[in-house]
Amino acid sequence: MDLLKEIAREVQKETKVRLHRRNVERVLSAVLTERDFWKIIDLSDLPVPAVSGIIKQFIREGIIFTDDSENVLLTQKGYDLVSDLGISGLADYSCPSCEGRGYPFHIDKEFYRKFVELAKDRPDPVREYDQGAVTPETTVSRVLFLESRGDLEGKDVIVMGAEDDLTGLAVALRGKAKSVLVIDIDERLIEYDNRVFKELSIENAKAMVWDLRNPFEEDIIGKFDVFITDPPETFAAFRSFIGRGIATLKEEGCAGYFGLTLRDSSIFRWKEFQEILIGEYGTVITDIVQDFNHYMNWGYHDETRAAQIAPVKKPPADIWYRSAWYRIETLPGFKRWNEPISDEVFYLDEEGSTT
Ligand code: SPD
Repeated sequence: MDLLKEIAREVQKETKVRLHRRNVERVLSAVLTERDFWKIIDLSDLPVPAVSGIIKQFIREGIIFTDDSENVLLTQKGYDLVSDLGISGLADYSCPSCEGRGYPFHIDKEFYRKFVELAKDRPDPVREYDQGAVTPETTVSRVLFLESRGDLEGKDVIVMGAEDDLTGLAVALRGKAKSVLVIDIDERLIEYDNRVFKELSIENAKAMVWDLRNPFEEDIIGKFDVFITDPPETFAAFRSFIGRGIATLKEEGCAGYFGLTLRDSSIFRWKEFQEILIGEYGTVITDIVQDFNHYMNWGYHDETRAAQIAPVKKPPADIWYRSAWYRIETLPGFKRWNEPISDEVFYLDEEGSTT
């Protein structure tokens, strides 16, 4: 019997997260590399319910155990298994200077310093909107990425529904875009941005409240060169944030940026998202930078399904939730999607658990 294949099958049945044998192998590699459960999820590149299910199954098989400090460790039987199967730990040769993104956040120290200063009083993340902000280093790197790709200077930029990251604020602060429009459902963030724009006399940027479940008015459609967003990983949110983002773009050759994570969605779900982007919306994926976006831990963790299903009670102590940074480009004949979306399954489904 192939134990790893059997575990993949069992856990898929129990969690409804699609899995294959190598996903299980990857969890063993992650356990050989890290002992903190949340770090193991990060390295496993799988949704929380899947890693949780796999580890619990290995505990039942006597291959993994948790010690008094709630570290996740291999038993002797576990070490024998990885040795027999030739499974090893994971190397990390990513660049420490740019945190592996390829764009050093400190290249313009004044911009970085100023953004950190402006972000320090930002509102706390709330569970109601699945908030969890990226680090200031991530936000600054996003702006440098756009700038390096010719998607900032002289461009009309819309930032949609992820302003807890303050990306719109950072784009405006950079002072290179022609205009910046920030929209978000959370009034606190909109007020925060508008106050900063006023204090700094930034006149080409504004922020307004909008619920992305609702279709955009005509005055937003086809008016922007670039959109930036960071959706929850349900299909409804993907369409509301990204389908609508594409609808704001002026013509072919315009760009969209967004984060997609494997902590709240599987690689199978990514394939379905990519099929929608290419087959239905008529865009092309030009870039995927894995683990570009680093999220600071959010205060409502204890209330989430992720915390409840974890094999340990210990909350995350360090950054563990990361997402890939996608860049897409519109091609001739691209489709502007702008339908209404109902409340159902907007933030959470079987693969998501951190809301
Ligand atoms: N609920 C945890 C924080 C999630 C932040 N959103 C990440 C979206 C990635 N596309």
